[in-house]
Amino acid sequence: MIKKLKNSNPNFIEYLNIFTNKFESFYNQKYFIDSSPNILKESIQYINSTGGKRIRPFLVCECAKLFDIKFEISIYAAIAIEMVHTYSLIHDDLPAMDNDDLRRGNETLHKKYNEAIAILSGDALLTDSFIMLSDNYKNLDLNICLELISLLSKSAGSGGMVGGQILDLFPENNNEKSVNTMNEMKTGALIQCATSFGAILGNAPKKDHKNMYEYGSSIGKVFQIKDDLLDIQGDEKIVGKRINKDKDNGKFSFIDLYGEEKTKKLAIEYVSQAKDILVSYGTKNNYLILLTDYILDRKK
Ligand code: GRG
Repeated sequence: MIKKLKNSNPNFIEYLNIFTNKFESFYNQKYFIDSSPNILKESIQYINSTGGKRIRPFLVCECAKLFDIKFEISIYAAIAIEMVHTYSLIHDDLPAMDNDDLRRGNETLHKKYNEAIAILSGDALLTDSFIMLSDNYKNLDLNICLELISLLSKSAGSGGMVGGQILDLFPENNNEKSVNTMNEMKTGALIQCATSFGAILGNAPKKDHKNMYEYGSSIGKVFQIKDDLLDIQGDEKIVGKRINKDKDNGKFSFIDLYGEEKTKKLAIEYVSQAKDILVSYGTKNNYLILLTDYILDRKK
């Protein structure tokens, strides 16, 4: 059922596909709660089997590698962040929010099951993400464990993704500042959390925390711009979800603000900013550089 990625630099795509397979096999082994009811296990297995690009876990593991942290250590933080991302997609698709039937080319969770199962599956993923962090890092280093939990809560909560979703559904204004703030909170916060997890896991100096935060901020903007562009130019079969949603839902995006050409130029500038931040990490940054290009080139 998992659809593999094909476009972009073939070597990078192969590397990303290898990572994705390894990530998914760890995810399926490490995330199970024995006492959870069967229907909940099934619904979570269903949503996980629909794939996803796994960009956030990739960022956690690759950014951690900059600080010599191995996959076997960073994987739990990668799983936790993907759990929060998955919950957000499930809830975003609900009738009360974007009301979508299709996600990743498959039925959305509330269509496959029902709304109650979708709401509760999202709740379980969000809540269990914190167990994932506390169970797996408390014996490694209590401070690191606390920093991970604290940043994930902050990034997912009312000052981060949830707040951004509120501003998307109920905009306070339709101007450059408000669109930027909404995107930074809704999309950027979790991406910044993923890159910052690298520096936290590596117990890195302050300047690296700043670098990882700023790298996340630049690619978060590229990610959102590409999402806006795919919404008007993408092929629904490849994107795997309904397109032209922003216009149909009366949402104001980067493209309304700047027009298509200027928006693309802006994305290229953010790609270049992101790569500049990575320069000081030498050849360890290779795959992050390629990921940065991929975020803009992607077709889904
Ligand atoms: C419901 C609290 C709550 C938040 C929802 C995820 C989200 C916030 C909104 C989805 C709307 C949207 C298209 C946001 C743009 C960025 C985004 C999160 C895109 C989907 O992420 P991908 O492309 O998804 O990484 P895959 O399927 O690859 O995992």
